[in-house]
Amino acid sequence: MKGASVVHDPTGYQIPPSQRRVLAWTIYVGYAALAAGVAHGLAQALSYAGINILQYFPFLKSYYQGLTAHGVANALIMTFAFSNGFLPLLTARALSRPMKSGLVWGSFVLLLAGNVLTAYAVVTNQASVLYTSYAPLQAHWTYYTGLVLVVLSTYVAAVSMWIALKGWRREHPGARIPLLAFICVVSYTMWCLASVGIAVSFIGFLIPWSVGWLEFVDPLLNRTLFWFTGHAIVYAWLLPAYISWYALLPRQVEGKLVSDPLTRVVFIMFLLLSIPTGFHHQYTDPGISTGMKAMHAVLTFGVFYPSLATAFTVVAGLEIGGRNRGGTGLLGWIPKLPWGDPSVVAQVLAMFTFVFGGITGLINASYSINQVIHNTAWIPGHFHMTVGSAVALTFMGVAYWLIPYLTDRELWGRKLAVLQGWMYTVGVLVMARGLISAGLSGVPRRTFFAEAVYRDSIEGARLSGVLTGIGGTLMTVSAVLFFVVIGMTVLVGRKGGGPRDIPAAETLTGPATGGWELKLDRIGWWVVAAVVLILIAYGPFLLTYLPPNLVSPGYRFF
Ligand code: HAS
Ligand code: CU
Repeated sequence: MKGASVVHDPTGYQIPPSQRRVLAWTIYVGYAALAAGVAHGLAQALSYAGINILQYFPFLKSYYQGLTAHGVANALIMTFAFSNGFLPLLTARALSRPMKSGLVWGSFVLLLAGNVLTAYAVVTNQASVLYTSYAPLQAHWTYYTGLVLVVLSTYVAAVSMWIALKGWRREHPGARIPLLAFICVVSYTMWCLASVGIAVSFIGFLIPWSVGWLEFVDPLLNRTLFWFTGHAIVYAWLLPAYISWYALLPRQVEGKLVSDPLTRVVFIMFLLLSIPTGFHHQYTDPGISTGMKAMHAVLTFGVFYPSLATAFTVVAGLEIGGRNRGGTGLLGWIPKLPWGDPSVVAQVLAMFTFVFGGITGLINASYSINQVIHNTAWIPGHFHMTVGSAVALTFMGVAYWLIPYLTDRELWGRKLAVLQGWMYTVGVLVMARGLISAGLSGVPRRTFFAEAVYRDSIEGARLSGVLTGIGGTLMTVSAVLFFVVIGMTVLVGRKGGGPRDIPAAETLTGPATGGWELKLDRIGWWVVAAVVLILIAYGPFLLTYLPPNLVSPGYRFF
């Protein structure tokens, strides 16, 4: 039986004010990281243009220290801080029940403590290992331990959601899990499974090695463990943005989420396929068989599919909105979208940018073409159109209703916020154009290009560098606008002017109450299936490779 249904409980449950405050502060921690991260981002972009501003950064000893700060703050801290605040809030709203306060606090305290430890190591130049933390580059133990605490904070957030779901299921035996809660829980469950690789690497090897209990380490094994987590982590960043595109944004544009079952299938596919694909980051690594790499290449094309399905579905949600607002004809619904709403503008532009992020991802994943672009400036071109916009710009767009909602203050500077979304998009597209063409002409990534003696001998590097610098500057100015808007909202936004409720969308095709679809809600069984796939994808490598080849001492070059 199918019928129109709401994604959320229509009573409009409100999370207790004390928990709201903690969730808001969890997100502010992410903003603090974002502010530090974008400052270093400007230095990176200008470096490609031949401009060196590194000397103006206090505490900065080397290019690699700045690049580590940029990646760790933006990719690792900002993303999880936002999700730790966002997902439990949505789950509570969808299930109409509070989270356990101890867990909300626990997650916040772990995140903060982790941040302080990691920031200490990076700021004091004891952890210039870049966010991939590749051994044998060695960091101070506080760096690894801080990141372990950040991961623990995500586990606590996940546990709070699982407990809420369990309680809800006890009270609603046989009922379908509300979609919004389902996609939040599945997203963080996927992440918990994915993080096993980095947990084993950091706790089992890198921390003991950094404090001297272990003299040597195995670089290949630690890279492999990193990428076990490291590919899936990109979907852990992305899925909270997808949750907004699927379940919230349609409401903001007066549209509807198209299909409840399709949405569940998409998130389950991410649970199944996000992890057994990590070798696509290691196509050029020795010591892993070609057959295993080929298997991960095929599975990567598999995990491309749910994003493709998402593209059609979320655009259909927008189209319904545009038509409800009077749009007609093939594309006439697009101008009818609420382009004056900064939250919508940022998110729709983030989607648009992600089309190019997706296309470049496919090129990366192609085993042979990867040889052309691996370790070149192309890669940051790709990931600024994914994590740097699909995720970061969506999180900014969400902030334009979320921060007013959490603080009950009216958004300050709406027009400025609309401008911010556009400026960021133009900036990221120009910068990515620069980085991508630079990569194709052979400009390496992770290199202080401003000081590279061969800079002028690479054809086209000058123009692509200028584009990268201009785009990066626009992104930075736009990020400053974002902080001004959010800061002013929190400080002087009109009290009592925040939205009353989160914008949860209705679905066109609701959940079935019988038949095969019920099996979608058996999350535990999907986890088992995901583990089986992981064993198939990583088992043969581990069986033939182990025990660890502990050969390398630690190095600190910068
Ligand atoms: Fe990636 C490297 C392959 C997605 C992030 N990726 C990276 C790195 C990062 C990253 C950070 O196979 C660098 C790691 C490092 O430091 O070394 N990536 C893929 C593939 C996808 C993909 C196949 N990546 C992401 C996402 C990321 C991310 C998402 C962050 C959030 N990536 C790779 C590979 C490498 C790699 C290799 C290694 C390269 C190397 O050699 O080092 C796919 O999941 C992409 C699927 C996406 C789509 C797009 C769907 C579009 C949608 C929007 C619809 C909206 C519309 C607009 C149409 C299929 C959903 C409507 C607009 C209106 C106006 C109406
Ligand atoms: Cu990947």
